[in-house]
Amino acid sequence: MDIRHDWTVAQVREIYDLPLTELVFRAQTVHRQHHPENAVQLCTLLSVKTGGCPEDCAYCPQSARNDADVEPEKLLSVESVLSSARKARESGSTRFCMGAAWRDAKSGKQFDDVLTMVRGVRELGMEACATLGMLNDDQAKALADAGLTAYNHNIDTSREFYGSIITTRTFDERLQTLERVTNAGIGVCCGGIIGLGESITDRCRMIVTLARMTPHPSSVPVNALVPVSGTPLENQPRVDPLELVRMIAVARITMPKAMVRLSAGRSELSREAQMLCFMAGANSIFYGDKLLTTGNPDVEADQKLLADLGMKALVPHAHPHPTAAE
Ligand code: SAM
Ligand code: DTB
Ligand code: SF4
Repeated sequence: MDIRHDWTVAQVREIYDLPLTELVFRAQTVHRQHHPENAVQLCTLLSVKTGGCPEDCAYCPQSARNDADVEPEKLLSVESVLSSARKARESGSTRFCMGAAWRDAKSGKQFDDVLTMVRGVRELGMEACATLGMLNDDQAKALADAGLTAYNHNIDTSREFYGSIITTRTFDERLQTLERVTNAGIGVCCGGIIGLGESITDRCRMIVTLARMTPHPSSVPVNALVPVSGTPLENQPRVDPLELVRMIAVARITMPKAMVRLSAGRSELSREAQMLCFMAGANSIFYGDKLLTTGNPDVEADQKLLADLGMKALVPHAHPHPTAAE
């Protein structure tokens, strides 16, 4: 099937609602046309600047407006970040993602440090991804010059539901940063969260926004809400894993070349549910005991899972270059 950028909500909904075996079969068929089978990229996440964020994202333990048990910290030193990156590489990770709880990327010393971190990660032979909040054009350009592989900036949900989750920034501001990232020649890593209380239509609308981007994002993280005590969404019920499978399948079918990342919420999934996610086209996971502030499966458990499934870790550059995702 050709790569399309004209998806409608009705078309995506029709796919989302297919009988699950049919949906997963179609997704796996698309997957095999565009990706090596049985391979998964291992990405390590590190919170380089934790907590105290001025934004009010209802799901997020790092928002200063929420009451989660997260101690705000300063930006980590370049040395400690690169030492974590080295350990991640030794354990088999090929991508290192650095997250900062900022509304927008800072100028001056802190931003220069982040650029040094990006260069250092690239020198280790790993892909480098960062998520630092909103960027201006100069910052996007500087990150591109430092060799950043991709910038993570999620749209999280539909435009219509966005205001129920975040009030301190708009959906359009999100899109604007993504455009700056694309213009700077950096890969776009953009996805969202399910389980926020959104409807299925909201999920389909989110997919349509992503699948209408030109080019499609080079990677699409699909997060299941991790309800954290002290956040407004602490009592949200956990997502049914089968809904995560549907979401991954729809992302795979609509964005055939993207790396679809099974992201937050994996600790709560059985090995069988994770297997279904891989069948549905997920080909990337966060690897390492921690996401930003919440838990992730142990490295040993993941190594055993991949071995038992007969899956191999994707080696760097064995998949399409992020800027050549079309
Ligand atoms: N501050 C930056 C930003 O918002 O773009 C970067 C860090 S932010 C923590 C990155 C993403 O993590 C969010 O866009 C959201 O999709 C995801 N996230 C945060 N808290 C989560 C939670 N409790 N459960 C699932 N995903 C979460
Ligand atoms: C993404 O979509 N998920 C990651 C990454 N991008 C930065 C973050 C998940 C965070 C889960 C909550 C936490 O650990 O704080
Ligand atoms: Fe801040 Fe990002 Fe958390 Fe929102 S998701 S509160 S912007 S760290």
